Parts: sequence; C-alpha cells; structure tokens
Amino acid sequence: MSVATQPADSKHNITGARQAYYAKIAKDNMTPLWEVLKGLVTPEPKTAFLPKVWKFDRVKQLMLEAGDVITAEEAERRVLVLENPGVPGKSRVTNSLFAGIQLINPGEIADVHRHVSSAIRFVLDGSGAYTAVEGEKTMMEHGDFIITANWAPHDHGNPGKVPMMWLDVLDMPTVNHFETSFSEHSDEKMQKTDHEDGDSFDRYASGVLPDGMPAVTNRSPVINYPYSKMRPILERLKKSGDIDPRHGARVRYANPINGGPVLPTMGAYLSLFPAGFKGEPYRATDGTIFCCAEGQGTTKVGDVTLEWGVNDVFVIPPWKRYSHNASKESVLFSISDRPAQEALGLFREGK
Ligand code: GTQ
Repeated sequence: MSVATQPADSKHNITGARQAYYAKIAKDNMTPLWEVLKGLVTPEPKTAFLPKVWKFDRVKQLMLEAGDVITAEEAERRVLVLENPGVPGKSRVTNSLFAGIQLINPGEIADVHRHVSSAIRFVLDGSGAYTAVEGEKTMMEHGDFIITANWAPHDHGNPGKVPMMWLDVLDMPTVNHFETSFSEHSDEKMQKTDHEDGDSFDRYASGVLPDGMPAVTNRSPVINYPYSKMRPILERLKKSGDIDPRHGARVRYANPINGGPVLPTMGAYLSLFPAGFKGEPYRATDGTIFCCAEGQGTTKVGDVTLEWGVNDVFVIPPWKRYSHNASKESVLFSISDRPAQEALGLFREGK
C-alpha cells in the first residue's frame, strides 16, 4: 500500500513514512518542496530586518574611540558596521546593503584599492578631508553625496585639522549574493589626481557633455553631488509647492547622461520637509537607509517611532508602512537598492 492510500487512523504511520522518505532522499541531496513552499513563495514580503536609528552623538563618541584603538592604515578602512538588530553578525543593514560609519583622523590616509562593490558616501561631520576617485580628488563637506562605482580605484585622506566622519553604503551583500566579489589593493598610497575638484559635476551635469564622449549609461560619471548645489534646488521645490505628501520636496540623484540611477545597484534621494510636515503613509519593497542632514523629526513605522536629528542614520525594512513627521524644516538623504529591484521587475510601492 502506498503512503498516500493508508487509512486516516494511521496518521503517525504516514508521518513516520514521510520522515523516512525525506531522510532517504536527503542522501541524494533532494528535499520535498511541499514542506518549504509556503516559506519560499510568501503572499507578501517577509523580513527579519528591523527598523532602527543610530544617534549621531553616540556614534561620534564610539567612532572617536575607534581612533584610539586602531589607525586608519592598520584597519585599511576604519569603519564601524551598522548592523541591523534583527539580523546580527551578517554585516548588513538591509538584506542587500551594507552601511557603516568611517573615520579618518587628521594626517591619516586610507590607501588606494578597488572592488566590485560600489560605494556611496554621505558626509556627516568634519571638513578638510578628501576622497579621490577616478582621477578626481573631491573635498568632503557636510551633506555631500559621493559615489565610488564598481571597480573604481579610490582612496581617502585627511590633511585637515579635525576628524572626518561619513556614512558609507555599499552593495556588498548584493555582490556576495551573486558570489561575484573581486578586489585589488594598489601599491600606491594615493592615486594621481589630474582632475580638479568638481570636475565631473561641471563636465557632465551642466547641460552639455564633452563632445564625442562614449555614453556610459549604467552609472553616473559624477563623483560628487555637493550639498551646496543640491540644497537650493530643494528650496525651489518648496517655494513652488512641489511637495509630495509622503516624501516632501524630493530630488532623485540622477545620471546626467540618461536620467537613470547613479548606480545600477543603489539609488538615492534628498528630501526637504517643511516645518510641521506630517507625511502620509508609504511602503515599498526596497529597505531604505535614511540620514538626516538638517532638522529634526520622527518616522513612524508600525508601532515603532524613530526620533531623528542631524547626522542620525535610520533604516526601514522592506514593505513596512512608514510616515515622516518634521518638527523643524528638515532634510533627509535616503538610499536603497531600488534601481536593482526595478531592473529585475521586482519593485512595488503602495500606501
Ligand atoms: O571606503 O573603500 O565602509 O572598501 C567598506 C569597504 C568603505 C572604502 C567601507 C570599503 C570602504
């Protein structure tokens, strides 16, 4: 008699027979889909990741202590990883993205390397330090958004007088998901930079393009989107009332060649909330990292309320409904894997 046609009162026989069968097929590296199907094909996104805010006062204190225990040179990159509390030990803030805070003290450098993972920097605290990418040495100022694309050689240094800290977001978990990581360390401490600071912005994002330039479309050629250039645009949107009820007056960092995202794996926005802004609820399939550049407010996600102020970083997991409130006029930077989801036809958003 087959297992399926046994009488109902022999349920434990069926269970036992099934277990024996599963044990048998496991030796052939096979397993029954029907035992795992519901967990694989869920009716809605399921996530173990949690919302969480990292307050900059505490982050800064701990970062400065990191400066006492290790040099930038010893560490290669002196970064404290922002670990999602729902998924500790995996060096990730969302399932697809890594986030960390990097510190470079006066006189230090973080020497030249390159990797398949793309990185972005959002500058928090300090001044006088630089990131050199693809021949441009760009000075870092609060609120600047800097990209280091896939395989671009990069190094950082601080010839200034004060410690410099910034938020790093990299797509390492995505690269490692595909098992496509390569990296190289250069013998050079600093790369040669023959392009002036601001060169890539002026050259590619001024309404003209160098004639005959090959149009690279899957990443932006701009190295630094300076806050001093972005902030007045938000002011214009606010003044003309172009304020989204969920996202505020928001710009998307774009590849000036084709309007696409800055990187194929990560996309970023800058939003202004007028004082007293009470955002409508929103959710989307991209887990999102936010960083406050100015102001103060709260973001409600489910029954959790995250309170944020300048330089605080917070994360909202995928498909969790959230809404922003600003007590003062505020500016939030945000970044997610949305371009990757869109390219794969996975992205969804709603109320
Ligand atoms: O600045 O090159 O946070 O390679 C992690 C890996 C920063 C960097 C990180 C890196 C970097």
